[in-house]
Amino acid sequence: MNANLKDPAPATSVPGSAGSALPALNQWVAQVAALTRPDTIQWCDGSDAEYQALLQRMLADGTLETLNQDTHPGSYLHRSHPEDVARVEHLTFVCTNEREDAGPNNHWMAPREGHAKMDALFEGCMKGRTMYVIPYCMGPIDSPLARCGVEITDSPYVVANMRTMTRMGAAALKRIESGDSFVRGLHSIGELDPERRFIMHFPDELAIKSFGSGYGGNALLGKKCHALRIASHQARHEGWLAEHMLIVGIENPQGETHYVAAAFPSACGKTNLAMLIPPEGYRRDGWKVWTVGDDICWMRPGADGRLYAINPEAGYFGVAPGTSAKSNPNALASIQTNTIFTNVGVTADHQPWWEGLDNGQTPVTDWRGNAFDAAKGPAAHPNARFTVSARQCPSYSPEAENPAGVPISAIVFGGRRASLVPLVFEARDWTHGVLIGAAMGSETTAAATGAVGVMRRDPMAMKPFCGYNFADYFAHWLSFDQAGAKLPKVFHVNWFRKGDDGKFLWPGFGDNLRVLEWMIGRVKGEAGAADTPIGHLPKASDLNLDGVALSDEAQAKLFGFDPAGWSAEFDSIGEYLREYGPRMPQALHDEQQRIAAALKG
Ligand code: GTP
Ligand code: SPV
Ligand code: MN
Repeated sequence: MNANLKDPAPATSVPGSAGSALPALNQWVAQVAALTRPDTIQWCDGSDAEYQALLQRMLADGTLETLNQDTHPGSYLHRSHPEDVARVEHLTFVCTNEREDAGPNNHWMAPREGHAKMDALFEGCMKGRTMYVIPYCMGPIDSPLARCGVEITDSPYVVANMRTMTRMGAAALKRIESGDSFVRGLHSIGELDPERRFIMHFPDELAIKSFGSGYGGNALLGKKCHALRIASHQARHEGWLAEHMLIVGIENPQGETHYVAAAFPSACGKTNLAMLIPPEGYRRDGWKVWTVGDDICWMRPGADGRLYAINPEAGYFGVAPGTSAKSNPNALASIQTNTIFTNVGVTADHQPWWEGLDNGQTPVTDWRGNAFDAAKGPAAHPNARFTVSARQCPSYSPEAENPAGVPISAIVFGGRRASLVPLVFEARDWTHGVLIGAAMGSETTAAATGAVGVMRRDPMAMKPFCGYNFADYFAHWLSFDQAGAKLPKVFHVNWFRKGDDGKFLWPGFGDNLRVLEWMIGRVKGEAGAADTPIGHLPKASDLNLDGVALSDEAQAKLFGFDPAGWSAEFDSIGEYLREYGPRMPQALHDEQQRIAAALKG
């Protein structure tokens, strides 16, 4: 028996911290306390007073630094450990009884071994620290699509971020106490030693154990660990989808709004598309864009057969570098107040700064806290982030709080592809759409540790996040094609096609609305396209390109189709599907072969 279990339970010395009315929750908290041995246990209620006290505590111990309160009221800087700056995919595991259930797309460990490994790390790790118990809800608190969790952590930075990113505190606890099942997430920053760092998931137990990192998706367990890895597993069994997708509403001059969900890999443009500002001509005509979510989408079929989506999050944990008044004015407006910045640079008067901010200021301190020296690298870490409440975004959609969710008209897949892949094309039907998602490729970014710019398959932008075997995941996607279903149309986009000079050929950002307008036109049966083996491909003249100057090379590459190049791509897609063995749905093999044959013919 573990000797620690004999230790007396630590004091719950914080007022209003008596625990929960739910014995199962209290029991788990007591078990964790016996293992980790914190000095104090604090049950978080999500109140403003609690948040202010956390801030004071972090300012006092150096976890946070004050930013200029005249220009950025209520905003603070956190510098993470310099070796703890991104998700760690090589240290992230899915623990299912059978290795095959986690699939070749995940690192696997047997649950017993996973628990033993993690519990050894957690033993006594909170001595001298406060253990925070965070009840949270992913999704509007009154939504049947929402799901609850409780994260236990020894990081006040995690508590502060979870308060912004989720519906955290008393209301969530009430929902759990009234009978909602909840995900149990245990987290400790440990010693922030990369050699003692693991992010472990136990989908069958609705449990997460994360040790040794304080960063983003590794530590804010409501986000990728719960809302994608565990939720995707739940969704499969309950008939819904948990996806790495933004949700955006496009309102046309007639006042009709169509909602689009788009899956792009990490740091490939979700936040930007979700907060898009229409080009001048569109604004004049009355087009509006509404942000529902920028990273995660949960959707399920409604009574009318359409897919309805909620954003399970309540805030944005967005990439700072590249965010400017030009590229993403809504994000920039959102982060003027009450924002936690992580790993950005700082100006002489303590304003946050990053590469691409382009506001005429210069940094004096880099993300490590050293004097800025351009020769030694960027001022902001490439994966520097801001954490801010969704409600601060000027384009925040009131529908984001709708417990029923929003109906989805189009699903968009996309990645960073310097060559081959045109600006946009449309799937012929649902099965073809699922293949397009399954075949997605993208160049890697700084959102995860490892090499940047390497092309890899990242199906549906879920390679790091699918909590089970991709073959079963694709089968689950295919299963939505049922009698009575009114499924969205499926598209593929590529904002990142480059010309011979290595520069992007498409202006991107606000101009991406031109592509969204074409998609909505397709949904309504109004916009044109040519049929090709890879799908319905628009001509340049099928889009509104008023005011966009495209070179002949750009026109050819953005709207063209290279049969030989695509034929090689489809051979590689075929190989990829075969890596999953007999579990891969035959329908996807058939679709791949049909298109490969058409390309060769
Ligand atoms: P995660 O939060 O990591 O899941 O990422 P995200 O998909 O929300 O990424 P984000 O929108 O923050 O985009 C990150 C990078 O993509 C930044 O460097 C942007 O400048 C760049 N980007 C976004 N949209 C476009 C675009 O339309 N064209 C080009 N060229 N770059 C873009
Ligand atoms: C991503 O990497 O896709 C993110 C950031 O959105 S993190 O929360 O760290 O996963
Ligand atoms: Mn993401």
